[in-house]
Amino acid sequence: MKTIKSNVHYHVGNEPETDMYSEVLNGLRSEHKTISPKYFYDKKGSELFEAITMLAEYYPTRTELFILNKYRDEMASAIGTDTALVEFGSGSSEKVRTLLEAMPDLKEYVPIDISKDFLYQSARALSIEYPHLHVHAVSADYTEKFELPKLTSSRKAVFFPGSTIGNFEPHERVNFLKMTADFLKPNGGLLIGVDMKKDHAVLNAAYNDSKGITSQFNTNLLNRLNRELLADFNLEHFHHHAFYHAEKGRIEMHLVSLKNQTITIGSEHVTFAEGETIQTENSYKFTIEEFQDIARDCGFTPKKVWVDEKNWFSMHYLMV
Ligand code: AVJ
Repeated sequence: MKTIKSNVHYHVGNEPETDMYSEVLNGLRSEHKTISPKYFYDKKGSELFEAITMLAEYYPTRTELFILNKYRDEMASAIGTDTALVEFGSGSSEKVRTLLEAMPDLKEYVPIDISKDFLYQSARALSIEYPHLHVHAVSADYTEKFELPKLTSSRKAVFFPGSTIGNFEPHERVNFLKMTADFLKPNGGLLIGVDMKKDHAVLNAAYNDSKGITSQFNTNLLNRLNRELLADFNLEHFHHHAFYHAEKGRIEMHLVSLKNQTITIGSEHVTFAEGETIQTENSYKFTIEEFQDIARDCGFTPKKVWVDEKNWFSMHYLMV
């Protein structure tokens, strides 16, 4: 009986440094109340985000997949051979399968995600589907320094889809891209999804869908705080508010307090004035040139860019 040799390996790249309770309280205690968008993704939040990706108004996911499918051969040849493909925030590893179909000679895929159980489950499934691929699942927060397992490929390419780069604040974005450029030296590449500036009505509709799923996604954050931080938010007293801030070039998502109220969180209290908001997410949008200039300033050389026919979304390939 042939023994099956495992082609999936599991590693811990780093341990999340911050604690949710102190991070959330500090954010709610700042002059302009904020909560990090990473806390959207509890089980319900992840399910709601999956539903968002299928909404008619929410164009980014389907547009990025269209571009990936249409240009995957060009992307694969740009990435090249003898390269380990590293994915930041790999999740279900659904999107990367489009690329893998165009990269039959790829030897190593390194999915990195902070949700260890889901990462390991997705990595195992992919390793069964692609028995000739070495899958190194790395549980880590990729925005912090992390350890990689020993790889045999001579270079690395990072796959960073979804326009998650748009969630970073400008200084965070620069730090992240500079860290990624160092990570990719020498001679590595970055294939990154970037949502583009466009008609404000299209942007506003994508974050204020007619079914109210994005509103549920935003307010679900308060459910998570109630459950995990022993808070007593009443969701009836907070309202989803999302709008495109043209001057800053970003969609802002807020939860607006509909009255003067005091919330208990664990052993602490936070007061809200009527109309005061918690800023829960920024999604920055870029022109091709804006993003290429940012990338150059962080040590990258733009090589290729692929867009859809409406110029709504872009995939950039950059090298160090
Ligand atoms: C997954 C962060 C790219 O910013 O468009 C979707 C999250 N927020 N609808 C985005 C999101 C509201 C999405 N990212």
